[in-house]
Amino acid sequence: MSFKIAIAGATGNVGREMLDILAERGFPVSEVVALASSRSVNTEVSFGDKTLKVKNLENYDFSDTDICLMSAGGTISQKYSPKIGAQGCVVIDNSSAWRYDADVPLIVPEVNPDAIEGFRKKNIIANPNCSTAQLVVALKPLHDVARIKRLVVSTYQSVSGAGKEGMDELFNQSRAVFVADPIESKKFTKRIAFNVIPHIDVFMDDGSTKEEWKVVAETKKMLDPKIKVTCTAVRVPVFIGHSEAVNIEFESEITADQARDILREAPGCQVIDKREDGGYITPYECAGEDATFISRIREDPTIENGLNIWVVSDNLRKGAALNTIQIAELLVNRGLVKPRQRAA
Ligand code: A2P
Ligand code: 11C
Repeated sequence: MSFKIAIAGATGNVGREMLDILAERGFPVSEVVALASSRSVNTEVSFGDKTLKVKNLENYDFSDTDICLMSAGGTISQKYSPKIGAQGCVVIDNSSAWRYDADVPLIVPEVNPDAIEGFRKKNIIANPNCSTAQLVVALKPLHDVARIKRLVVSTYQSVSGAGKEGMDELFNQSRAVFVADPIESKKFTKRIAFNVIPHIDVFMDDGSTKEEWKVVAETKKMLDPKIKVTCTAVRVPVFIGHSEAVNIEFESEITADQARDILREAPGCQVIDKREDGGYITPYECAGEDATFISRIREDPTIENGLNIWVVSDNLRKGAALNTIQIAELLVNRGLVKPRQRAA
C-alpha cells in the first residue's frame, strides 16, 4: 500500500527536512508533490535521489492526494487546510493555526498517540511547536511514574525556528561583525549575532510571549491539563537545535538515578549524562539527529520531589518535520488512512 503525499511549504526549512525524512525513513509513497507559493513555481527541490519541480499551492487539486504535510505558516494553513481536508485529504499541519482547536488532535506519537483517533472532524492533525515537542517527549515517561505538579521551563532556541530568513540573519550579522559592516536586523527585534533575545513571537496581555504561552497550552493539551507550567523563551545565536533547562516538581519522590534509568528506556529519548567535562549534549551535536537528548539530570534540594534536567533536540526534526512524518506513519500503521482512487 502506498500513498500520494503533498508537501506544502516544500521550499522552506521544515519542508525540505520533511522531504529528506520521508525519503530516509522509506515512507510508502506512490508520488510526492512539492508545493509552495507562486514565487517558487518550477524551482527544484530534492526528494531522495529525485528532483521535484515545485507547483503552486494556490491552484493545486487535492482530490486524489492522501496526506498533505503543511509547513507554510499559520495564515496559509488557516486559508488552505480546511479546503484540503474537505477534499478528503488529511492535513498534518506544522503551524500554530489549529493546535488549540478542540476538534483537532495535537500529537506527539511517543506521548499521546491515541488522541489521533479524533482527526476526522476536520481532517486536520496538528504538530506541536518545536519547543513543546522535545519537552513532552522527555517529560511523559517521568510523569507516568511520579506525576508532575509544576514545571519551570527556560528555553534557548536556535534561529532556524524563525525560518530560513532567521538563519540568514545570524549568518549575515556574524559576518558583518568580523568585517566591521553595519548590522541589519529584519527578522529579529534586536541584533542576534553574539547576543541573546528574551522575546520569541508576539507579546500577550499578561507580559508573556506567544512562544511561552504555546509551551504552557500545548503541554497541558498533550500531557496533562493539571500540570502548572511557566516558561521563559529566549532566542540564542545557534543555527539548529533548541535547548531547555527544565525544573520539575513531582507529586511523589523520584531520584535522579531513577529518572536517568526511566529516560534511558523511554521512546525517542537518549540520555547523555556523565558528570564530567563534556559529558552532556549541546545543540551543535544534536543537529541532524532524531532523538530528544537529556543531560544534567539532578535533584533540586530547594523543593520537595524536585529534579532539574537539560533537554536538547533538533528543532527542524523532532520539533517539526520528523514529528509530522511520525504522525503520518501513525495514521498509516493504524489503518486510519487508505490510498484513494486515482485516475489511471
Ligand atoms: P516560498 O519559498 O515560495 O515563499 P520558512 O518557514 O523556512 O520561511 O518557509 C516557508 C514556506 O512556506 C516556504 O516553502 C514558502 O514558499 C511557503 N509559503 C509562504 N507563503 C506561501 C503562500 N502564499 N503559498 C504557498 N506557500 C507559501
Ligand atoms: C521558534 N518555536 O523557534 C518557534 C518556531 O508555532 O510552530 C515554530 C513556531 C510554531 O521561533
